[in-house]
Amino acid sequence: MSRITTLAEFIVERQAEFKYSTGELSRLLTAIRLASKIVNREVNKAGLVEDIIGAAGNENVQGEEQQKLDVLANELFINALRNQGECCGVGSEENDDIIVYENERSKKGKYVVLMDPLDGSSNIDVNVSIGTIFSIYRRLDDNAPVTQADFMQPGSAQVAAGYVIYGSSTMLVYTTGHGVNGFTLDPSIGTYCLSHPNMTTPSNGPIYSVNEGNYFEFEEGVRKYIDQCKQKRMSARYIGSFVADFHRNLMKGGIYMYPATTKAPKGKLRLLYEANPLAFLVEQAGGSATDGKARILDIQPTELHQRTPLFIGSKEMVEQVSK
Ligand code: AHM
Ligand code: MG
Repeated sequence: MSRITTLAEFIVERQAEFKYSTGELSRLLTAIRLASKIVNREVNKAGLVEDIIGAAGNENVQGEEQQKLDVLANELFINALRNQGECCGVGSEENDDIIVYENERSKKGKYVVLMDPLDGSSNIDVNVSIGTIFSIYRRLDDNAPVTQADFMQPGSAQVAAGYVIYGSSTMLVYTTGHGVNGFTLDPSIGTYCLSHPNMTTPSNGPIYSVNEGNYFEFEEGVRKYIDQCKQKRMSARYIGSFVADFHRNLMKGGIYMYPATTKAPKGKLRLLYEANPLAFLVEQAGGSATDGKARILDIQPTELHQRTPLFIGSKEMVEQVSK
């Protein structure tokens, strides 16, 4: 049997690549790794447990109905990061405001985490892949109290980012700015094992992913690009679960688009929780991400729950639609 590298081992092996103190990022990733395993367990039994599947009856800050698993995943990640100690606060798609940890250990933490704890959650009830997206920043001033400004740094300041896909298998994929590596959860031993070392994405690909039901609401340039995709007989693939669409396109080559629409002129996806982390990751894999004009990672956020149009994936395709 060939040697297996577990995520825990890999994190320790690579911690020297991280420009700040040894061990800090490792501990943060450990918290995310553990929480994701619990979320995975709950996602897998969602069909069985009436209490978990279905709407929780609350709306999140964007007025969308929260699913019960969203709420659970949110709590699990927030608690895991609090217990761990390196993180002084969390910004979550599911919470109106930032959460600042009050325990002594976390107060000294040098990092903030932004996350979408369960992306694509409208798909839970219908057994379609969903995901967690996370993004880690160094706080601006270790000696000052954490403020919203710590969470509003441009994506280029991320020190690590990644996602977990709860799919036909569960994978955790992350970057610390030194390439991208993917780990598959072996459910028999409950361990993430290195399965996709040094992931790169093709510079061009056969797939375009967009909610074409909105076609007549897109601006002309985007409509023309979609027309070209069809003329080239490319494959249309759209799950409606960003992490899953992104993951497939990363592996096979392609472009995911959530453009501005007449109804939603800023698009749907959130800059801090969805666009920035996957933009960092795709660039590390050789791809690209823009809002149609500017590089996603260069955008200076102005609001915590800011939305952005998004074009992300294979470099040549993103360049073409962003002209
Ligand atoms: P969510 O964070 O509330 O789950 O919304 C984000 C999701 C993405 O996963 C997905 O790509 C997109 O919304 C689908 O939107 P639409 O149904 O408008 O195509
Ligand atoms: Mg989301």
